[in-house]
Amino acid sequence: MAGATTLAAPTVLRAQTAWDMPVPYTDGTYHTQNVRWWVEEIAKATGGSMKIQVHSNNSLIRLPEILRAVSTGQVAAGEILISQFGNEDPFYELDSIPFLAQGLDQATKLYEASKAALQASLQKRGIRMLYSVAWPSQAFYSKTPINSAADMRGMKFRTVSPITSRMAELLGAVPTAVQASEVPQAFATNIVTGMITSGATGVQSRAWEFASQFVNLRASMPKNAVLVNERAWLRLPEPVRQAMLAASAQAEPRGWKLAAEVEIASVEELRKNGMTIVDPTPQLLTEVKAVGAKLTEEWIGKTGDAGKAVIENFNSRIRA
Ligand code: PCA
Repeated sequence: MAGATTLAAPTVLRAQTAWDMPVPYTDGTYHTQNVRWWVEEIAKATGGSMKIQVHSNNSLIRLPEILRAVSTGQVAAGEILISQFGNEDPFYELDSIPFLAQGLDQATKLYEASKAALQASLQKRGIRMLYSVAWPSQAFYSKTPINSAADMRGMKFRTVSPITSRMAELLGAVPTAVQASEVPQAFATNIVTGMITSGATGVQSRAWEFASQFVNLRASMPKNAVLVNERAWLRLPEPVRQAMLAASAQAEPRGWKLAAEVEIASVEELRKNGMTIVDPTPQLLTEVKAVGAKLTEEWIGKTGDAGKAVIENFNSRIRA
């Protein structure tokens, strides 16, 4: 009968899913570009049935609220700077301890050593981590030369996470939390006169317009993570989940490769625009390393045996 053909029609329609995804950084940032690449791959692999709309530069939800938004399901996906949330769980701040892991190779090993603990902690909040990508090495920027911690005394210093705030404090500076999107404004109004961040974020914020000094400390490589709400994840058709896992397995190494490339290119860009690029003086290096060692000890104190196991795992990897 006539009704039978009508009933058959819906089976040829594809199920559509549309997600919103807040990400903290600008469209020019390779993290955001890599997320957009990932979204495209997923769209292609699912014949357009999985649509993720990226909202960049803190436009939909600001970074400090993104973890909770993904956890509660307010949004199904989001990207975070993991160490922003160090107060929620010390495992989130490990990658931002200065001089614990230096350079790409050690940062990769720290990630491998801490990944299971990170995933387990996020799982407890109903969150699945799909992939994680490092920032280029962290440097100090300032209006005036920083040859030692004495030059930072009382300096209003923009930091990115609780652990870098603690570092600034131990160096005698006055830590001030400022989102990357607001860095130029904070310098222009002298709310800060120094900061810690990578060459990547320095270029995105046109650091040469407000700071003259770039101290190439190579202190750490903090990571971003791409997260999904677990309940939203479980509602997806299995082929879509498979497509997302496959895209994530590519986006992660792709992002780390970009981090290495951007680390070199961004310092060149800062130099070209007139910034003074210097290596840290032996004195500054000694002082920041001492702070890093203290922060590592404090971190082990907070995390106990679980933290100690991660550090031992990391140490055995860098010795290998
Ligand atoms: N850029 C981000 C996090 C670390 C980095 O290099 C920022 O400064 O906010």
